[in-house]
Amino acid sequence: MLTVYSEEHALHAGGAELNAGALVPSYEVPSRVEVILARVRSAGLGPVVAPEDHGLGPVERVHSPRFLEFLSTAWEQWHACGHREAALPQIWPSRHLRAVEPDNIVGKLGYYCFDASTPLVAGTWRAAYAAAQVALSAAGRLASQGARRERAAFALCRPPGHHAASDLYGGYCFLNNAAIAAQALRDAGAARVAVLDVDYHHGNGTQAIFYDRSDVLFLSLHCEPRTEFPFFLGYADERGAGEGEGYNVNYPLPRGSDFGAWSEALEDACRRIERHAPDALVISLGVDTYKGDPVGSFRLESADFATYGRRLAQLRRPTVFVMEGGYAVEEIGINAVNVLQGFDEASG
Ligand code: FKS
Ligand code: ZN
Repeated sequence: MLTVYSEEHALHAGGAELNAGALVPSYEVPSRVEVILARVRSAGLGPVVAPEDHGLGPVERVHSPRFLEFLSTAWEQWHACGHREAALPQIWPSRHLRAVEPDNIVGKLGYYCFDASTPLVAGTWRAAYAAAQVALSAAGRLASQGARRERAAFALCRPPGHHAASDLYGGYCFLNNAAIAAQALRDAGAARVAVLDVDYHHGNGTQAIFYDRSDVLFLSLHCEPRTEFPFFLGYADERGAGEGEGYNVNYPLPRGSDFGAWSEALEDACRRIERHAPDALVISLGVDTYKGDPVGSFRLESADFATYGRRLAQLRRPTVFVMEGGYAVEEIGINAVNVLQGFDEASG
């Protein structure tokens, strides 16, 4: 399988997040993708290429212009106020307040960012932009003609994307790489797309982006939001709205779930994907479902990742894997590449 990777991810680094009342170094570190890249190479998964620059056009298909304007200038605004630490919000337009966009950068951070675990630093915009280009380049290879066409591709994105909505960032995510890829596939001629999110956390951003649409089916397997981040979306009764009714499917699973419970949900998701008959499939690939993950609570073993990679191949769809979470850095390469190798094996 082809991997798309950009070294610009490393520009997003050194930030802290609020954890149990203290600022701690972010769990979402550059070494995560370096370990995955090393495993891609040592396992002989396939060629690794740099992304092409598709520009902002396909990013604007998913994110609002004001949001992109904010993200691309936020560090400058923060820095101009004399701040040198990573930018984090500290007040939000919660219930009984008004969701206006203030002029002050502290107010703007709360307006555009939904949590206190997503530090924004000097290089964040460039890294997030590069990650979106990685996803677009991987998706582009599925839609290409001739020798460049791939049956599947791996977008080794960092920072991740599935918590980011059209005009909201958070959960370590700035631009929604998977949604940008899915929309690009639609725009390249795929009539129907499915996005399957297997990260431990609910893909609230992707859900919000496609909630009222029937052309993009969104399915997410994740830990019950009543007990886990992002808490305020990802419940089973969120089934889509308007045209999109029935095209949003959540599988909230109890804390501590093992592969037995997880793969039952996957099986149901696969059947629904088959019924949708998508022309392309996007997998939001988070491996924080691993038993050793410091952020998650699920109990998947490394071998389980290969097992479900094989199941995904049986869907027989052009597939782009978009990297999301996973914080057991030592095993992250094995786990992520196991999915891809399982997929390749069963693709024959
Ligand atoms: C410690 C609690 C962690 C934030 C969790 C974010 C999860 C991010 C992710 C992604 F794929 F986006 F990276 N709170 N402070 O794994 O879903
Ligand atoms: Zn996650």
